Amino acid sequence: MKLECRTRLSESQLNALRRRRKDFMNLIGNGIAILPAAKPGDSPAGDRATYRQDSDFLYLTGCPETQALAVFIPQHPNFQSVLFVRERDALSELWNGPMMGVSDAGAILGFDQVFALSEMEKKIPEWLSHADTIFWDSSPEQEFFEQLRPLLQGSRLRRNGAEILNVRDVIHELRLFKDDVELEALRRANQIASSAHEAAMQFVRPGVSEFQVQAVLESVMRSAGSSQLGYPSIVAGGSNACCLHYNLNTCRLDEGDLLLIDAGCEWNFYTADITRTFPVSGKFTGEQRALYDLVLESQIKSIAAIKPGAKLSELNDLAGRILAEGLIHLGLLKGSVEEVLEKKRHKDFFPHGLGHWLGMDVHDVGRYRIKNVERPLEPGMCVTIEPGIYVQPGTADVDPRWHGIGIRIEDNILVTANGSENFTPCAKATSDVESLVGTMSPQLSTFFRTN
Ligand SMILES: [Mn+2]
Repeated sequence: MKLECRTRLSESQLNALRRRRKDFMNLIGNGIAILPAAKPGDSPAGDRATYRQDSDFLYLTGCPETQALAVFIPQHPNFQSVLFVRERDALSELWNGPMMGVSDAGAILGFDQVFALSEMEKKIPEWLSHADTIFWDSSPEQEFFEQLRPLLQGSRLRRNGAEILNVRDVIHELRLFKDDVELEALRRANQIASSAHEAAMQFVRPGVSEFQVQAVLESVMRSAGSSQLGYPSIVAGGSNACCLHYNLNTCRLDEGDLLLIDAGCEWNFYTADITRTFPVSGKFTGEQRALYDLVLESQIKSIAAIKPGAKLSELNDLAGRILAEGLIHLGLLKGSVEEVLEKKRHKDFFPHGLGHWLGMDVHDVGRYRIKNVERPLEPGMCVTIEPGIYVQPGTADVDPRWHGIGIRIEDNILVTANGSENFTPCAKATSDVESLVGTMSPQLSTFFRTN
């Protein structure tokens, strides 16, 4: 039996990988960088647990396999990008699937040179002796490095006290700025996740449980072509929405409840991160609508303020001011806007930040501050904008008619040269949301439930 390796990258993916490696090597100069693949899962399912490649490793290598190591040596005369992989092994492939192997990995992934993993200890010391800096991740959980540690400690470079820098810092700065291949993946992930959110709206009705809605949501994600979720789905009915990371998803949805869904799926390793909130019975109550419109206004105005040079803290302040004004107007907060903002009393209702970087990881990498100064937004950065209002049940000094309402609305935004592009096409205006709820065709509804 000879299994065919199924990893095939498109020309544009390969070009993107080559560009990233070139940019990366420009940043490491005369250094050497060493980066390992993620370890096999150590869950009870062992080798059969779902394997998710390390995002930094994937970003530079495109390699899906575990037990692999990338080395970048910009000053090497013959080859600059090197990959160590396991040699093909028929028995392992019988149980665990095909491997690229030493002979094919170079062509598949566009590396200058590929060696068997067993040659690592022979090859690396020589390269180390020519570099002036070592870039790697020395954190203790990088078990795979245990074999490398003595090599690095014993190298001439280390004996001369050369610096070891964190390889991930360099990669994270690159990952903060998305290239065309990444943007395409984020767009696609958003289209799929948006359809899934809309299908959940169409499916929902009083009497179904949160996990039933979750099943529809996630089945649309997978059937539309996404192989995995970006993070565990939050499907929170009624006052469960006031718990920010609720994901029990076990409660029954009742007439009059809002349902908050925060869920996203991946496309080619890039994830969407979308939140929508809608009425289970298809009609917002007066209180729900008032708070929803307020959250939506703050979201739309924050997105409109995104452009190169703007800062996340300014957007946070803008959204906070709009929410504070609205909460005062509706009687949930008392006092002047300046007083409320000064004492941060609006944070009782909006306790989280407005957004975060988005990419391969849902809370994506990249520094928010450089030398303790906040960095401005630049074209190519992707960010979520997700204001919310949560009125905890039993909140003192707030009329009980507001209690238990939790609302968040979240879109995924690319910073462009002139402003921004919203990747999230999912319905969010109250009228659009209301006209979707409960409209799933009887045939499809029957497919999704048996009662
Ligand atoms: Mn988010």
